[in-house]
Amino acid sequence: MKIKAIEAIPYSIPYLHPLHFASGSVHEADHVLIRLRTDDGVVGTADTPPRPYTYGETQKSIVAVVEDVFAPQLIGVDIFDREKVQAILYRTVHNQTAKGAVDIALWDVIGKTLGQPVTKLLGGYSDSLRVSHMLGFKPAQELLALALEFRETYGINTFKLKTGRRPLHLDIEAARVLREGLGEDAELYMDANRGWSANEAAEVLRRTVDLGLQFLEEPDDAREVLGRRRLVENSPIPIAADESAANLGEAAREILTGGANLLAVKTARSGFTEAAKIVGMAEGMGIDVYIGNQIDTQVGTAASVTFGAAFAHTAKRAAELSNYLDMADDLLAKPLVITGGRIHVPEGPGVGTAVDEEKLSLYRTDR
Ligand code: MUC
Ligand code: MG
Repeated sequence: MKIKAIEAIPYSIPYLHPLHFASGSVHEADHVLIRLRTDDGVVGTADTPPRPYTYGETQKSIVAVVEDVFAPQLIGVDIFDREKVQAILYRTVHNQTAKGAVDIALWDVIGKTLGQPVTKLLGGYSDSLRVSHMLGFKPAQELLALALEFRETYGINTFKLKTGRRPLHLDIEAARVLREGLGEDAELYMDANRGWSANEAAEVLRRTVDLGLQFLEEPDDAREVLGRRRLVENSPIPIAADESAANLGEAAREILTGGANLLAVKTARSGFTEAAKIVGMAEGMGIDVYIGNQIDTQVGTAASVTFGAAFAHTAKRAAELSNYLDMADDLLAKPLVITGGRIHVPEGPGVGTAVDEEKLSLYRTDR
């Protein structure tokens, strides 16, 4: 069974509630749907979110690299030769989410060909994950009202607060209002998306030390190596690498150089093959991981759940799987459901990323 064609379809779905954070904003899901076809007619699907402020990719660059660079090299390769596919993809530098989506679409055809859910092929540890919801910039009281609504409606009691603003008291106040309003049992952590300096982050940690925050993600630019190392050494809570650890090599480097002691794993940028290597490395080094959100659609979220539930190490912590709820619509044929604070792995062979064809015709922007 060989790869016969790879299609990259740009589409756009608006957000009902845009997300604002220190490195950017998202108002619409202007993503790219990847479809990988085999010579015996099996189709694999994955979603690609362009995040220019994180990885430098755009919708057009993703379509171009997939159709003009990856597809010509991958056509004719056996679908089970995953490491060969990886080697071909990694001949091209960067283009992190485009590579991730091709890998996920490949796993989807492998699962469908074998008649097995990919989550079982990867590890089969669990059939669901606990959900963490990501809260963008808003006034503190609005954040609390939203968090309470999510707890009431979906049973979610873990929240990631987007931070990295100046003056610092804006985020400190938001964290305090959330802790007081949600109570002790809620799990709360911050993600500054590099918005602060190391010294500012250290000040935030001092001023929030009584709030029981779980960890702080990407507080500052990890390339400022000594500042970041000082922060990690002196922080009372773990410092997580997200965009500074977008691939296996970066994840190893950040852990070994003391730039982080916790890792976000995102299938949108690592696919399943590289994400599994990151998880194995982290487990071996005694580093916790959690499944992060690339502001994913339901198609992207289905892939994250498939992967995150497969391993004991990724299933331990709450996973960021609910921000598709902010979108006006979605492409996934069988919508995901969050109840009791958990989300289940889609059933059936493959990754569970099958799309609704009518919706795809409505939202695709290339026709
Ligand atoms: C996150 O965890 O940083 C925001 C920008 C991005 O690339 O991902 C999101 C979420
Ligand atoms: Mg982040």
